[in-house]
Amino acid sequence: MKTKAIIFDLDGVITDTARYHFKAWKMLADSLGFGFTEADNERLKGVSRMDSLNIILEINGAEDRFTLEEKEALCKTKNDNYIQLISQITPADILPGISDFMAAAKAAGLSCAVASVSKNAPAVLKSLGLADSFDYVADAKKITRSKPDPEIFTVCAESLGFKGSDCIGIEDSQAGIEAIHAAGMKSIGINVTVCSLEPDIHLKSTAELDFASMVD
Ligand code: B16
Ligand code: MG
Repeated sequence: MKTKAIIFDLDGVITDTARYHFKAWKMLADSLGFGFTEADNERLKGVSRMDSLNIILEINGAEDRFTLEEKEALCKTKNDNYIQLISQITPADILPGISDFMAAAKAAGLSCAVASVSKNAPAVLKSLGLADSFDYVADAKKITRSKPDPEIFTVCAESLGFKGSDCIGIEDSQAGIEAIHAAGMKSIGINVTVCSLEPDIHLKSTAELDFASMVD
């Protein structure tokens, strides 16, 4: 097989935590009297916590309203909201098609990795029962640049001992698809609604993942 590894995004690909990130930011935005819609939220997917807050402040013309300390407190409030929301996650929350796709990849001798910039990724993987299911999980604390920078995908490929062109990345965000392409990988997009850059394979949901026809 030409492909040596599959690199999965977490939020919105392996499980539907993307909606919890939205809810947690929406709770914070509401408490501050800020506007924040699901369309705005597309810009936050794959983007770090502080960068996400900065986008919400920019949307509301409030870039200069808070000190760094205050912004760190706002990020903590959002994360507390998020941790509360994800506390009920179980293996039943793995999205349809993901387990079969991973099993087929492993059976074909491919490696699997997780490229999530979320610092909560290890806890989410544990709740899903997937803590030991991947050959490599990127450490978000060591990633210095959010998607669309290719850093996290390149780190995953190199840690597995492969080149970007050996890998396929799966993402649900525009920033993630850009990051995958910048890392030299083929992309599978899951319901990527805002995208200036088309994924190589575009799917409406993870239920459409099919290893035999999509991985060469
Ligand atoms: P945290 P991914 C990203 O995860 C999310 O898409 C994004 O919405 C979130 O802000 C970011 O993780 C940071 O998450 O606040 O938990 O550290 O899509 O790369 O799996
Ligand atoms: Mg995502």
